[in-house]
Amino acid sequence: YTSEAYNIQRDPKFAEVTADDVAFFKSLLGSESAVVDGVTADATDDIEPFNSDWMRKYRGHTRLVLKPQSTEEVSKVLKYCNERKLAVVPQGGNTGLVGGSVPVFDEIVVNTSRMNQIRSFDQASGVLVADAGVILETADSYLAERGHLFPLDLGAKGSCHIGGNVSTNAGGLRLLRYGSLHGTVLGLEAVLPDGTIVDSLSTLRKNNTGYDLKQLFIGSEGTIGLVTAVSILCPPRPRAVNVAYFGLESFEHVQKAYLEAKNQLSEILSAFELMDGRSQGLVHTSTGNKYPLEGEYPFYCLIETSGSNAEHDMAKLEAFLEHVMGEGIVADGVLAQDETQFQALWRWREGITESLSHLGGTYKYDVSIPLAELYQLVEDCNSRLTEMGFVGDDDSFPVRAVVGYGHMGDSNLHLNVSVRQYNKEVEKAIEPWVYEWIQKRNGSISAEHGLGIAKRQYIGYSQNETMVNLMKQLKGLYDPNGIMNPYKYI
Ligand code: FAD
Ligand code: 2HG
Ligand code: ZN
Repeated sequence: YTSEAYNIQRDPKFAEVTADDVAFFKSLLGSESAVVDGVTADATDDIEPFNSDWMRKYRGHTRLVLKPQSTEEVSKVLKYCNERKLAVVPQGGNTGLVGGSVPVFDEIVVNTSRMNQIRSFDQASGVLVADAGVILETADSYLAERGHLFPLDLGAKGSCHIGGNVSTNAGGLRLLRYGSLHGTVLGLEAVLPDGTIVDSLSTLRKNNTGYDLKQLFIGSEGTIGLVTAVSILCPPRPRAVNVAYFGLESFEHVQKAYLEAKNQLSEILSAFELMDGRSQGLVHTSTGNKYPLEGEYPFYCLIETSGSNAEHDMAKLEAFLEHVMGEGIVADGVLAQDETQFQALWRWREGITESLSHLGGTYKYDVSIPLAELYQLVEDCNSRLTEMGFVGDDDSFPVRAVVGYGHMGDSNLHLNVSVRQYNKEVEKAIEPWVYEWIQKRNGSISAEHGLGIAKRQYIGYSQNETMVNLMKQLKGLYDPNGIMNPYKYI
């Protein structure tokens, strides 16, 4: 997908990067590795990975990537860009799934990978302060050594940056336990396009002194400024963690199991994830791993408990298992017996996105729907595409599979339509039908991945005109020249 696919024209108000600009940035940032230059005679091939997203679905044409190392450097970079009217795309680990982290035309990529220092950690309060470019898994390992846990976990943890997580308001696998970043992030440091450093790096739990402006940066996808550091509340690392994986006969059974898990496991429940049979078939095919259960089922769930007392947790989990199996709510199940099995079971859930990525293209819909109808969207989408002649058993049909999985505990479904290759007819059959379906149920067209470029035209399905106008006013206030991540959702 390039600008042509979206029918977007380059905005002539933005300047083009010149050799003089490159010279300025090279002298400002000093180090050779801080500037990837595709403009001057020194141009290298290394620029392509910054132009293309994790899925290799969205592709831009940047000719300059900057990797500042400090907040002061970011400030000078943005001030210069703002004065020269050079458009900018903030980029962290580039694992976003809506094309927000790559340029559309020749916007300059400002990548946070060299801003990767932990600034402080307070053992008593559990507050971590770290640069935006710290990789999520690195932050979590640092905390693990100190008996704490990063309150967010997701399949891209080995590459995504905490600044990117905050900028997308990532949800992840344990939101039902640790809550949203809107609650756990205590403070932020960010740079506005005019170079102003917004120092709101509070480490306080409570601070009711006017508007909570940091919240605007959480989930705004790089459209009002660049987040340079994060202060976040990290809970003690649970000492006892268990994982169970179930097969179930219907979505009604899944809902019953969820209610029982909430009631019986209550404070130790840390994840309740849903996977349909087709999604597990794809993981099986791509990894070659043996299924965790003997039989095959239309639905699977992964339940995790996290607590401080292994004996107490196991007693609760065993009572729960006995109940759901005795009542026929769950058809079959397995409990991880050691760390290897624990990781292996999680892979059946976390590995779905990667398995899909090996198959061709994927149309992704990341939606919030009231729980009772969560899976109906997958059924309806599958029926629609089948009736329209797009789904079938052999290679002549463009759609390979319509799969559903997600964060059951957060009412967040991931509907993924896997295609042999991207196909306009299939896309037209799904969009805007899928958004209308969600709007009718007062759902959200983006539960956690954001809008980026993929959903730039569809914000109106989840936000009314007043809200969109307020967003535009805020955008105008923070970024009057519109240089921050242009052409995306705002
Ligand atoms: P990028 O992809 O680099 O950027 C994402 C957006 O944030 C872009 O708009 C970019 O401009 C902006 N941005 C990045 N850094 C900054 C900054 N410092 N300041 C301002 N703006 C910035 N998401 C979930 O919510 N839950 C999941 O469970 C989940 N699982 C995933 C699993 C896989 C395998 C993959 C590939 C992705 C998954 N995601 C998930 C998508 C998710 O949005 C990202 O993984 C992550 O939050 C993005 O971080 P990043 O550093 O890669 O950001
Ligand atoms: C997940 O929950 C991620 O695994 C990715 O949010 C979902 O690939 C997707 O659609
Ligand atoms: Zn998700």
